[in-house]
Parts: sequence; C-alpha cells; structure tokens
Amino acid sequence: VVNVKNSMKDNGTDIHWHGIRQLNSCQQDGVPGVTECPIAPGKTRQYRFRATQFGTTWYHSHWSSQYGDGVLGTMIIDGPATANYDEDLGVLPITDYYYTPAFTLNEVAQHSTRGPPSPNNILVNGTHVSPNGGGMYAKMTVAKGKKYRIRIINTSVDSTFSVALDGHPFTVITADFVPIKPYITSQLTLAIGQRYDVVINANQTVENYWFRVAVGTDCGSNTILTSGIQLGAILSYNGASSGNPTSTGVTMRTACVDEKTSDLIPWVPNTVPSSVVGQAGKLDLGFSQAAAPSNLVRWLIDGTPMIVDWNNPTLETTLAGSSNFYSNANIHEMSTSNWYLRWIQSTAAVRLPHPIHH
Ligand SMILES: [Cu+2]
Repeated sequence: VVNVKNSMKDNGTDIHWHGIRQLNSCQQDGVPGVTECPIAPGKTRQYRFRATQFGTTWYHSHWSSQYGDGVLGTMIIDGPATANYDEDLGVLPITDYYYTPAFTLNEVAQHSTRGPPSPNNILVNGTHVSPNGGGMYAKMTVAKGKKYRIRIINTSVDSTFSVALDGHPFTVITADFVPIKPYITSQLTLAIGQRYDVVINANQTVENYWFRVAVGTDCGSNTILTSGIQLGAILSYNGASSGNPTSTGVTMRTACVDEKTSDLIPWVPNTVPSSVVGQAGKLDLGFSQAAAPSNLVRWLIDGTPMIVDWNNPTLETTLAGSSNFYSNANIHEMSTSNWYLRWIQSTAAVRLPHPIHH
C-alpha cells in the first residue's frame, strides 16, 4: 500500500511502478489517460497491489516528462538470490542530468531538427562532480574479503549506459525482475529502465577503484564527455587513502546493445508456447516530423502517435463496456484471453536503438 500526495502547485502527477506485474490490479499501474486520471494538486491517492515478483526496480511519475525533473525513486522487494553474498550495498541508480527543466527540454525536443537535446551531466546515486568544479562522486565502501550485492538501475530520460568496476568483474544474478543463472562479465550495458543486480568480490588490494560509467554514444550524447573528467563513482576499501582512484579498467562500450541472450538464462525456465511464436504479430515503430516551422516530432506505433487524454482513461472507457476511445488512444485489441507475442520493429529511415519503456 502506497499513499501518494501531490504537493505540487500546478502539476498533476501519478506514480508508475516500473516492471511490477499488475495482474488483476491494472487500475494501480499509474499511467494517466490509460489507467487513471492524474492526481490533482493537493490531492492524495492510494495505490494497492501485490508484489508477486522480487528484486530491484524503480517508480516514477508517468505524467508528461515530469520524471525527468526527479519525480522517481528506487524499490527493493526482498527474495532469494541465485548467488551468495555477505552484504547488500543497495541500489545504484544512474541517470542523465539536464541543467534545464524537463518540461522546457521536452518542448525543444518535440520541435528539434537535430535530435533530442544533450544532457549536461550524469548522476550516480544522486551525485556526481561538475565540470565547472564542485560536486562529489558517490562512494561505496567495502571490507576486503567480503562479497557485495549492488543493484544497478538506469533511470535516464534519454541515455543508455555501460558500467564497469576496475579490478572487480560482475557476477550478474538478476536481469530486471528475473533471477538468472549467474554469469560473469567485466561490463554491463543498461537501456532506460533496465536493472541488473550483481555480486562483486572485494578480493583486491586495499585501495580506491573507479566504478566507470560510459554514455552509449551510438544512440545519445552528453556534454560532459568533452570535460575529460572520469564519469562514475568510487569503490573504496576500508583503510584506503582518501582521494580519487588511480585504477585502470576495461575499454568501455559506446554501443547501445542488450546483453547477449545466451548469458541471460532464467533460473526458473518459462517457455512461450510454440503455437504462439508461430503467430507472432508485428508492431511498427517509427517517427514523423512535420514541415517547418512547426517541425513537430511524433513517435509512431503502426503509423499512429499516442496522444493521451488525461480526462478519459482508456481503462474507464473499457470498464463502461464502450469502445468509444479518444482519438489517438492507439488501442491494439487482444480479442480473446490468450498468449500474445508482438515484435516491435523499427522500419523508419533512421533506425535508432530505442528502448520501449513501459
Ligand atoms: Cu518505467
């Protein structure tokens, strides 16, 4: 049970529980114009749902571009792990960081002919150094000889990140909410919304080590990249000197790719019936841009943009037994209760790696 109070003066809001399966509770999913009306300024709403999965996730406003201004947080649901560790260091959210408010930039992005605006910096666990001086790196402190769990989350607006920890390979134990057979890697790439829980072994010399963060420049940018400062955070052993690490590490990926599917083996297998795979449908992902002077950019699913009407949640229309949805509700009907498999495919002229964040 979560009570959310909207204390903002002029904005609606609501909270989406990223990755939580809302089986028989879809009215708790927190998506304005789809599952609910926004929470008005000064109002409170209660969300109630069953946590049937466990692991690491985050919650965020689903109201326009509001989460880009920081209306988000992390969540841990306790459960068993597929590898042993001594201590849980908790969440390590990583985000891009813009010095201009999200609503201003959203407007710019929707009329830009040169792609979305570039973030100015990153934040690791809410902090980072500034290229203009000041700020500080996030620090994780460990004791030599112990194993630690770290829960890495990409809460970005528009960035894919790769991460690595100098001298300490990751044993990956979950992908999003799926416990997996542990595999070892020196580097992980996270698209927006993705989470990986890893175990590290603090078996190196008592020192400070860089936790490196790299921007996926194949699908984005960040103006801090020209500053020459090290992006990331610091892993510090008890007894190490103060000051920044001098460690060296792997060459960081710039590609916006997923982990190899051959590495992501669920601990508990879950098989999609082959009869369904044979009938897979396709959703076409693209975007359009209107002529100058508006240059309005729209993302399209099967050629149609989704433009939500906050006053008429599609769930309410469905409950009323009506199919009179607002225009641009972008409804794709599943007529019978069954398994459905949809491939989301980009056939636009510019085929950006684009995470579908839902
Ligand atoms: Cu989300």
